[in-house]
Amino acid sequence: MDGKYSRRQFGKLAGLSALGIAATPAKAAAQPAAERHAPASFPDGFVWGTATSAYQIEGAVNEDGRGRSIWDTFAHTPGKIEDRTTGDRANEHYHRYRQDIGLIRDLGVKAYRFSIAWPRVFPEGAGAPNARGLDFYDRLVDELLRHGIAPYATLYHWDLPQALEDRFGGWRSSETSRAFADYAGHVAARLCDRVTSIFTINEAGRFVDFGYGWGIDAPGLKLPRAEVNQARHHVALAHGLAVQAIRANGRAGTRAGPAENIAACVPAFDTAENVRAAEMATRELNAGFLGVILEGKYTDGFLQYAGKDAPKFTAAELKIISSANDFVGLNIYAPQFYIVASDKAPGWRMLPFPASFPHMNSEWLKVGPEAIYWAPRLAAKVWNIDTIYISENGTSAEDKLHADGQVYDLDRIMYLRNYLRQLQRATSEGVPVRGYFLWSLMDNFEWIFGFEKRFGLYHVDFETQRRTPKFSAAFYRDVVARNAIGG
Ligand code: BGP
Repeated sequence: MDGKYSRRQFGKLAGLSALGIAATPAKAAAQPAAERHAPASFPDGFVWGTATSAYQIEGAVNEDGRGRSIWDTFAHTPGKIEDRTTGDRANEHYHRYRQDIGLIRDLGVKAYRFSIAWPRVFPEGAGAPNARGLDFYDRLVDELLRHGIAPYATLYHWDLPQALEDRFGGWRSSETSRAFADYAGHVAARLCDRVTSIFTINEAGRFVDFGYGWGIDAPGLKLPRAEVNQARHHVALAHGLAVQAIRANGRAGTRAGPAENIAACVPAFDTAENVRAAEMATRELNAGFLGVILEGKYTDGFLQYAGKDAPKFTAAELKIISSANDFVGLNIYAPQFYIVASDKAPGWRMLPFPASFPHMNSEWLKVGPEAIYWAPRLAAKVWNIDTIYISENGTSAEDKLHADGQVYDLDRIMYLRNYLRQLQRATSEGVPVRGYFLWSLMDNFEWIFGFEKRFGLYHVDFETQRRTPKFSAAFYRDVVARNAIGG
């Protein structure tokens, strides 16, 4: 710089040139290995993917015989969605799916997790199927396979047919569990010649409490605890019945498992005692869904805590609920509890979060990359799981589209870089995580936040439906191409 530039100017120039390099990540990838930091590799065959769900992207809510879901009703109820939008149109993915599959292909990922809208397949939830509903997923699956992308289908991502809510009280009744099994069997018979991996239920841990307990999500009910616990039991029963229906109707070798937002426990600092305490906490705090599915029983701690509000169940139901899974999907965004050992029963204690704990653009999304290390490690240990997928991870961000056509989502890249490093730490230590699905492929209808919160690798202009790759799309493409994080 031989005295030509002041320190401040130099700083600015250095910043600009860094931007220039970063703006062409393909070049960065082509740099000689020695110039990069040692990359931390994921295991061979690690599955990289992205995720979406039906109501959040499809739109076309009145087309081809689709019935109404509880989310149609809820989103159309004034005051429920922050920006007063609905999923009526969303990303128009129902019509633009070919283009959207092109976006997946451009990321270089080989797997895509989407959900099937139950009310497209059974408009009334049960009874006569609507052939045109499954036709859409038929086309979607064929198009994915044409591009070498493996379909991972979710059967239930919250869009319960409204008819089942009206007839039976939705998940308040085991009639809904049985209807779900019929739907699962029907889908398996039709798609499992090509779809080999099925997630049954997405996040019972959220939609049961938020939908039936606190009135935040559809169907917006505030039921007493006993009824909420019973509803969760019916969801667990639905999961088990669906696993059986998939085995009975799908091809041999079709794999099934849940996609659950595990209550992610992290030892506040990792001494052997705290790690042991976090293990116990993981088991107890997930006893109502993952626990009963994987153990075939509710823990004593759970039943004691629930007391007179505990769910009613039979031994035969527990047997169905614990039908063997082929994998467990974990949705992990944030640490939920920091745990320390305690010499009082039950041997562990959760610590309060300080108000200054950092979060991403969504307030609930606390930044704690170590959660994606500890949650699978502890789950694998507690329930002896041999195949885990991170079925969702990602973050919202401001995602402003600049005049130059770019979205500089550096906060998302920061988040992903740190979480993926921790995930790599887990796989390198032998934690059996086999794949990762980034939430989300593109901005979409984020439930009660409407279109205000953006989680996509692609920015979506919801007026024009234009999709634009964000900076993080290049970041993720590079990770996927190298099967490694670092550099
Ligand atoms: C998960 C859901 C996703 C997605 C994500 C973001 O709980 O499975 O469907 O929406 O969270 O959450 P939110 O839209 O509530 O911020």
